[in-house]
Amino acid sequence: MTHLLKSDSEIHLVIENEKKRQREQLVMIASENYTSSAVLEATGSILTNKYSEGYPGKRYYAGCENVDISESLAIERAKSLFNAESANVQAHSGSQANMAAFFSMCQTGDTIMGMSLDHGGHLTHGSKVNFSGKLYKFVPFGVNRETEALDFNNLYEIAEKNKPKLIIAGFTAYPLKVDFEKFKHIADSVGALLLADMAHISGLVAGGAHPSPVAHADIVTSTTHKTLRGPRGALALMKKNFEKKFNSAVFPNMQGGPMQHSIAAKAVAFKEAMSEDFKNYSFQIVKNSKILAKSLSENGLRIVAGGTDTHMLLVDTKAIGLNGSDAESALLSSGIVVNKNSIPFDDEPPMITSGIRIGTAALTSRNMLEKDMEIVSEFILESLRNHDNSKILSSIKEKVASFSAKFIVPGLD
Ligand code: DSN
Repeated sequence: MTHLLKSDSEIHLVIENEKKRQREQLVMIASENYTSSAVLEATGSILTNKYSEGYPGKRYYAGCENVDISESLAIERAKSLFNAESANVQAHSGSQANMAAFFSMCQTGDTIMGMSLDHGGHLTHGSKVNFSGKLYKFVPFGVNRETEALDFNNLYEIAEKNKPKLIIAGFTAYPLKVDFEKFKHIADSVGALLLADMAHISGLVAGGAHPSPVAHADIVTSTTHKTLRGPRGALALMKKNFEKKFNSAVFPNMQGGPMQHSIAAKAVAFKEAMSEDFKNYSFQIVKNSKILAKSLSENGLRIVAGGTDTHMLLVDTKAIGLNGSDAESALLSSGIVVNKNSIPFDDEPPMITSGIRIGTAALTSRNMLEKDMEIVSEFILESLRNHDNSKILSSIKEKVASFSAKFIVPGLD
């Protein structure tokens, strides 16, 4: 950082302040995590200088002998980690991986079935303000009003009625285990293809703490920076018959030169995710979520769908008279970072919401265990109860910072 300090003190300061924030606050955004120092080192490496349009062994530029090795390693490790037939590691983001998947499997105007955003889907699963909702005819599905869980009978009825070309099994705010085999069964019975977007749970899948969609789906997409703990970016796994189509959907159709620094960092993350430590990590994430959900619900908060099987929980804050936006602000004032989130059948608009989404992956990366989650739960409850008392929130913030200081920060320590 000494070079940056000399050449650009303003950006240097931003990074130093962000280090302090990531050290002192409790990072509980369900889609965030801390990467390892090794992943950071690869991300910040001189591989960023190299152009390498094309794929290993077939490039449009000379001098790719080194990045051919790292991209091939990333591909082989992704295939081995997830037991997949084929892999692509070039998509810059989860949204672009999804776009490439649609381009590989559908024609513009085709019908696609996906979870609606307000029930826990993603923008790229058919939102009207996103390319997906503009280029394709999306038929949404949601969760059951009573159970707040997926209702496969209802899903089948929607699929049978609309005969989609593609069904997406993927979520950004669904806390329960997903039965990908049932999705496959429905897709097969209506002649649809299946895309699994496992962005949130890919680290759990890699470690064995959540069933894998890979055997069931034609294509599986994922970001690499959530529970998987890799660099910002994405990967896709697919059946062999989609490999050519998917690769050309990414390049030359959508993207130009791949980001080789990021691809190398993905390779590092995949290697890390093969370890016994990572396996234990993935199970610990879920243990931490479960104990947090239990503790919050025993103290008056309502946990959507009755609990969690993953790294995330959705909390209905209206149960204690707070909307999601106010709950998010109160928690931020005490150094706990979560996001306001619509809950199923929410009456509030997306900028207000009736709930918050809480994730345990980042805190688990700091080696927090169940007993620590009980303390975190107390901080959360105390903050929400005192949401309009800035003095109390400030004092909780101090307690949160000294509690956080006891734990390592991967990438910084
Ligand atoms: N924005 C991500 C999330 O928070 O879930 C998904 O892209």
